Amino acid sequence: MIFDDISEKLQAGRARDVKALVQQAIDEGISAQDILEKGLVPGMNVIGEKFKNNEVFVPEVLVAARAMNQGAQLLKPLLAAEGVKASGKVCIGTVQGDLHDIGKNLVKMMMEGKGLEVIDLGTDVSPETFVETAKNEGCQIIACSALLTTTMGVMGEVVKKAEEAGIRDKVRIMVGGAPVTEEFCRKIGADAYTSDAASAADKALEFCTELAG
Ligand code: B1M
Repeated sequence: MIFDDISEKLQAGRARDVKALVQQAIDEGISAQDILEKGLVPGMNVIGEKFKNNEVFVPEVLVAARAMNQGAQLLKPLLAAEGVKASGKVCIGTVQGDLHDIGKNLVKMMMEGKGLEVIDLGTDVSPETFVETAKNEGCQIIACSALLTTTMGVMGEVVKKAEEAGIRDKVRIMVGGAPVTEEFCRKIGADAYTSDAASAADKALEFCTELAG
């Protein structure tokens, strides 16, 4: 099964093989979303479990992450083409102190696939940068990703800074990433938690439509 092959090559960090298999799957007419959700993401999840159990270490994780990103790059134009034109601007980033960007990049890709304009602030993004960008660029959405329990608290700071800057009623603040929960989202006063990239994109589109109406 091609999804298992993609997952295995990703785990082995074989970027070139992952790219070739992803291209093969595209040529076979498999949807970009299926390739992502049934091949690439499960492969990265296996690496995550092994990393947790000390069965693999940072170098292996990095080569797997590179393979993941290269495979995902091939899907980007397809995800975008599947989307409809929508009006809405999002600024997205991984919060301050946090360098994990694979999930954030997927969320970005899915949002672009919905026709939203996405400003990618990268990783290690301060609350001030999120808020200033949203204010200066007129973003309807601030999307924050965090993968560490030690950095997710920064999302609460983003909410506070948005209030201080007087833009809280104009933006919707979305949060996500492995340690983030619905309860945490409510606690910090953010507007939406979604558990995966596709739901994040759906929610962002919903917010933009609501704010435009
Ligand atoms: Co890091 N790391 N890491 N790491 N790493 C985790 C997160 C960890 C859970 C591993 C573990 O111990 N089990 C652990 C965190 C523990 C914790 O805080 N509870 C951890 C740690 C400890 C660390 C370091 C501290 C390790 C060290 O140096 N000792 C260090 C921190 C560096 C830093 O950030 N300051 C570190 C470093 C790294 C690498 C650089 C080696 C690499 C990152 C490479 C990169 O991103 N370019 C890395 C990786 C790859 C991982 C794991 C293995 C995989 C993360 C990943 O990309 N998953 C991870 C273990 C795991 O998650 N199981 C781990 C795949 C990705 C698709 O999933 O990002 O969750 P994810 O995104 C999902 C959803 O969460 C959601 O959508 C995506 C799927 O559709 N989502 C959103 C994400 N953002 C969203 C935003 C939204 C909505 C949904 O709305 C805005």
